[in-house]
Amino acid sequence: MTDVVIPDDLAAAMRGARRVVALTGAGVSAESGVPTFRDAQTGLWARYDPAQLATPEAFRADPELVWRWYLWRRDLTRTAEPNPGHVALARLQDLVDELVLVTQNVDGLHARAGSRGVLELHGNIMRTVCFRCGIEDGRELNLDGGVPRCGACDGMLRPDVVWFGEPLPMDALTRAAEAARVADLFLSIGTSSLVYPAAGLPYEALTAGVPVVEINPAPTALSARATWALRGPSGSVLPRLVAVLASEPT
Ligand code: BJW
Ligand code: ZN
Repeated sequence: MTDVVIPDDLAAAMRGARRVVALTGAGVSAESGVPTFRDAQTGLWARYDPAQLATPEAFRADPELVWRWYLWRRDLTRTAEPNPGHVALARLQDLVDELVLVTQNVDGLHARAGSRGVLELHGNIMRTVCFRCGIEDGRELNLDGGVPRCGACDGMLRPDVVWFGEPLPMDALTRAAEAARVADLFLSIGTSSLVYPAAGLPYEALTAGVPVVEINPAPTALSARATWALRGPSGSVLPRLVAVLASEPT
């Protein structure tokens, strides 16, 4: 496990919490071998800035380049397995009255670990939709014939993710913000807390008097405001936190 100690007052807050919100970011999948967003630039992709590939402008300018990046990441995602952090969150759902799991991740690993009703704020990398008419396209995809085209309107197909400058799915975002305000405890896990509006959710919680726990090996933009900051990898810290609830030795 990890050296991280769960403070007594946090253990008490966990045991008393009926409604919990967990917001996850790329760090929660790092131990599954999925590179974090800002580290997703290895090998062939080292010379590209991820923030400049994940935009509609980049896609319009060079759709094949953007698709090649996503197809590379799809392959990584397909072969990845949920890690003990994902599994602990799935287990937490059975130990509290309500866990609202909100993720910025596009890898689908929470659902594969058994979490139910996951709110995916930034879409899902395994799905494909039309850039023009929005219809989903379930076909197996390759770039042999150039940029893949929509069967309905011949527009360009794109991965079903939310790029910079695009709106998040309204229903998921509204439900996440409401849950944050009425929770007993808010967990912010494996996210740099830089990308809005998702990064605003812990502040919604704090403003409503909800204590916030951050789990991250490194300090983030949120750290100074977090009620507790547990410095460690989520694959070790989360099982330990959940063990507190299950009255198991930590
Ligand atoms: C570990 C670990 C381990 C490592 N265990 N932890 C100023 C204020 C407010 C907003 C803006 C602003 N300026 C610009 C904006 C807008 C912009 C934004 O926030 N920009 C910021 C960069 C400033 N936001 C948007 O554009 C959003 N849309 C929007 O605002 O729309 C408005 C609108 C309304 C109506 C009509 C039209 C428009 C959209 C944001 C979409 C973000 N999309 C991406 C790409 C998804 C697809 C893809 O994956 O390619 O989502 S960007 C990228 O960042 C991805 C991630 O989900 C997201 C968050 O990243 P995350 O998860 O935090 O990852 P990292 O890599 O940053 O951090 C990893 C962390 O893990 C680190 O802290 C590590 O330490 C830690 N870690 N190992 C635990 N083992
Ligand atoms: Zn179309």
